[in-house]
Amino acid sequence: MVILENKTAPVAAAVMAGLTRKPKQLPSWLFYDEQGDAIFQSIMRMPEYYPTRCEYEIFQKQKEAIRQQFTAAGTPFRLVELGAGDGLKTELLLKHFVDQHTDFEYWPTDISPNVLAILQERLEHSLPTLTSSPIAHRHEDALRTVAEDHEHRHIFMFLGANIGNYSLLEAQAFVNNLAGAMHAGDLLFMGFDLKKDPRVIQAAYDDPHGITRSFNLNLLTRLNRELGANFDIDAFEHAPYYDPETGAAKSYLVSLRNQDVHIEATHQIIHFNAWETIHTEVSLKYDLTMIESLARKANLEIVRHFADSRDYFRDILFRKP
Ligand code: AVI
Repeated sequence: MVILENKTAPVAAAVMAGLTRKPKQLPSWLFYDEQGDAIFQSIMRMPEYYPTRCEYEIFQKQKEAIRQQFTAAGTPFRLVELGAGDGLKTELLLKHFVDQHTDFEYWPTDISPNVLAILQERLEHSLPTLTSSPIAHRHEDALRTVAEDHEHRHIFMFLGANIGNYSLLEAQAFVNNLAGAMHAGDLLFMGFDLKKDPRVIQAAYDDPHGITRSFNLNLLTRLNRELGANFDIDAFEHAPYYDPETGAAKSYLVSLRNQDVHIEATHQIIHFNAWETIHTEVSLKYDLTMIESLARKANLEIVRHFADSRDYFRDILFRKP
């Protein structure tokens, strides 16, 4: 008998809803258990996964230009990073800001308390003078807290290719929500992975080392462990594909045979036909028209683009008028 703790209730709810849909679908936040966090770290280190290095290059070469934009208003600010993760790249910016005696506080938020604890511990050693207050929250809750604070100037950061894990519709709702929490003059600094040679994108999500494959399959291992499911991991395969027209890199788990899976915690038996899919992730790649439209509909002004040397990736600064 599997006892549902609070922690497993959202997992069970997502699985119950997602595996009874047609076509089957599971939300990509399910990737990020302790094991998934660790595999994602390995993904970011592999040469095929370019977004991390592109953003790193932007921060390295343009950190002073970024700081100047952040401090242009001449008042202290609270830097709220949504989905901070391990914050390794952000640390480069934070260090520069601290070195330049910038008057700011850092508020990293993430749904994974595990990665936030690691981040906090590291920052206490590497940047002991930085005031940092981590919040383990879903984005919506973190935004609500900030929206109620009229005292501080806020700069939101949503880095990496994180916005890509929303569909275009969801991304618009997310940016609208963010813009709703911003006060006049607040800034938003957001990363966008751009459309590019489809072969480069395909390789990033279908790497020859099998790391992204194990990231995707780990989701089933998690369900076996947390929900008492009996997925046969060898009976599913990682199937990623990139559509250059929409910019959507989609990942699936494909059932290699006819099979039934029992999920003890949700009292479900889920049938899979051979070659039936579970859609597990979208990683949307943007072009400039898509980005401008996002900003316009959320009533945000584009202040400046920061691109890497190959123009694979951009961090874009938006302002609430
Ligand atoms: C976290 N996110 C931005 C990554 C991405 O590129 O969509 C997750 C990932 N999935 C497979 N590789 C990396």
